[in-house]
Amino acid sequence: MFEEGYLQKMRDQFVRDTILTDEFMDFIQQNMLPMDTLMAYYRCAIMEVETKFKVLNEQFSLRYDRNPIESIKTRVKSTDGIMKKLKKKELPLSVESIEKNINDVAGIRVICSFPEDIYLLADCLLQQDDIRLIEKKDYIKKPKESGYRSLHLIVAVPIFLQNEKREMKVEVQLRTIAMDFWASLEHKVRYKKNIPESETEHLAKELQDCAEVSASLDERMQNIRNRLAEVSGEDVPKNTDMGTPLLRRLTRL
Ligand code: 0O2
Repeated sequence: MFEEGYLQKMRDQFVRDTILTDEFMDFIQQNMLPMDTLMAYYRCAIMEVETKFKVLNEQFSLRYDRNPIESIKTRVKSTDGIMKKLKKKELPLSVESIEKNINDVAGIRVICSFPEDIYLLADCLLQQDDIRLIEKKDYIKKPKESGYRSLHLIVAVPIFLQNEKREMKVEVQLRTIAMDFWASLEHKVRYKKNIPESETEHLAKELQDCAEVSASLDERMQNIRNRLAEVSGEDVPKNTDMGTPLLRRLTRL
């Protein structure tokens, strides 16, 4: 039998050797307070953007008697995830570097029922005068090779602190329920260990195929919804097509 103290020492040694590199430990020790502060700012920025979407959902519910948003998920990237990204991009490990170079520390995912609602919500968010668009990636119009579809926006939003106003970056991912379902399955497959190579290839092909089927289902459901609105004379929100001046401007980014 080992003594508890010995076991604890072994556990600590294992964690140090395999999980926490010296570089990582140094970073944590030197930057603990600034890092905690920065993460708190990102949490505030998430609250600001999440509230904006909740307000829009509420307004659409009152005005058009429907909710464009099915659900909202938020997360602050883990310190480990941030470190891995900095290392991968060969960027300095510092709090300043995180704020300058990592755009997705604060993440918000907005899940909609229909594809047109994605553009409608993006349009409404970007029209707000305290939101600044930094980058837009439209993986719906141009899906990734994997089949991944979503609209990504990197926006800067102000947060108001005791004596200062700070602009923080937030990554907004907008997608349909079907796109979200696909992405979570693909994520599971991607991070599953011990899958033989032949199987990986087969699964990747299957997933690409599912992405196509799922996109076509999204389109058909959108058409049904539009037809329903048309025949019932429903009041529908404008600016949902890509022909509006604002969205035309966005597509050029
Ligand atoms: P997590 O855990 O979701 O945060 P960049 O941020 O621009 O430097 P990149 O990779 O060019 O890096 O950004 P991209 O591709 O615009 O978006 C990255 C995020 O989109 C990912 O976050 C995923 O959330 C999602 N994503 C992008 N491609 C795929 C894909 O093929 N499958 C799935 N399931 N999700 C995808 P992270 O950083 O991977 O992690």
